[in-house]
Amino acid sequence: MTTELFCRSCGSGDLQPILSLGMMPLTDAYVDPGAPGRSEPRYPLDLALCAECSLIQILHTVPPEEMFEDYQYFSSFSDTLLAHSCEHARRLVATRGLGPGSLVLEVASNDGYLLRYFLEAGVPVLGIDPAGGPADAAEAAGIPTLREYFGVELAERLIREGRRADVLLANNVLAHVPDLNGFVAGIAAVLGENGIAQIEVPYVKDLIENLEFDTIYHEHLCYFSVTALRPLFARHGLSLNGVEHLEVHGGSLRLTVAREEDGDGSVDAYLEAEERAGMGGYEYYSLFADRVEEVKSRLRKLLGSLREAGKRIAAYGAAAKGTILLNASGIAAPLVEYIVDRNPHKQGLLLPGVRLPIHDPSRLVEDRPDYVVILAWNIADEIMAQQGAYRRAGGRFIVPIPSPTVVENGAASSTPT
Ligand code: DWN
Repeated sequence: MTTELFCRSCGSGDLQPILSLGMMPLTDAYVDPGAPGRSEPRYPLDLALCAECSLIQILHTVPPEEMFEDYQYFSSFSDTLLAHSCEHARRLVATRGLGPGSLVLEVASNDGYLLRYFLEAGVPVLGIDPAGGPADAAEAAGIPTLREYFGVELAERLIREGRRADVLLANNVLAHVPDLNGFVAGIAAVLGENGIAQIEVPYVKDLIENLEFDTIYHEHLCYFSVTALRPLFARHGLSLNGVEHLEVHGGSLRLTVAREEDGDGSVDAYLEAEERAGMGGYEYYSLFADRVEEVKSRLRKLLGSLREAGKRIAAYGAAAKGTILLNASGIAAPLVEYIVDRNPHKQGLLLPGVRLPIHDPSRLVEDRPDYVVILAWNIADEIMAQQGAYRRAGGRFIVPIPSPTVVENGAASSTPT
């Protein structure tokens, strides 16, 4: 692990601490109960603001190979995300006139959740993802995948091979790369003559205003605002031409960048809104830590009061955010007994840190705990729709973020204080 003394984007030394979540485990370090003695390491998880370029970032870097070699996140488990991806692909094929002579390149292509839709439209694709499990799944779906980390070197090799992108996609990866400038320089290099890149990143304004502190983890090195993104792209000859807000992953931005400036006015609108909110200054973030403590305390009190009333509590979604929420809030067994998750690669393992067992979701109907905390709150609707049998059997859900809320009959009820 390395401690960052300088901004990951602009290199300034003026990093102002915003929040410390303490020593947290890596969110993908699921524990095999059959491998005794293997403890999951913990690292400091501290968030800071660069006073120079406004980039929000964590101050410690864990080597990517420690996090992504045995990576168990498969994007295709979410129907919501698949629908979002299908619409995105169709829109690009139409608006960019993609066809058999085009090339769509995706960095962090995971299990082919997005490239599959270009392939179906007859557009040649190439995935790039170092995570073996998801890459295996992508190749099985007919998506050629380079199992490498993207950067300037790989970009230059692709150019030598005559492979420039008409569209480059990079969803939920920009925040993950230690060499942020090298990554963006690689995008600038590999784009074709009239190529564009569309990049999705979680939006730091949603994180702060909706108290999504559990989306802060060691995989996510940076937390982006448009104010911080524009100079990052400009530094490498790219123009931020468009910004679109998306609901996925608790609130994200879809960025459109290209070598040529071709703004649609959305960037200026975001810059003005962020200026009005004061997102370039420390004041905007100064109360975040206190508000996070309040959410953690309210969740502990809610679960504690239910437990004292003799209720049993489980959780849904062995998500990265779930590891942070439970470990940072000091919530473990017996307050919460176990977690269920649809991903078979996670079943039978233990969630890092709190070491709660992960079972198949069918356990909820078999075991019928009184309450289920939805750790993957970003897809709470999808999960609750699926778990109708559990709800009809009297089970109730708790959505923890932005404020711990008991959901009854599909509508959130006030939570006991
Ligand atoms: O940046 C990242 C974000 C975008 O996704 C990755 N580094 C890690 C990941 O974060 P996460 O693990 O918090 O993502 P999710 O999508 O909130 O995790 C959902 C979990 O829930 C997965 O383990 C799959 C599972 N799931 C389920 O059990 N039943 C998902 C669905 C849709 C379901 O129906």
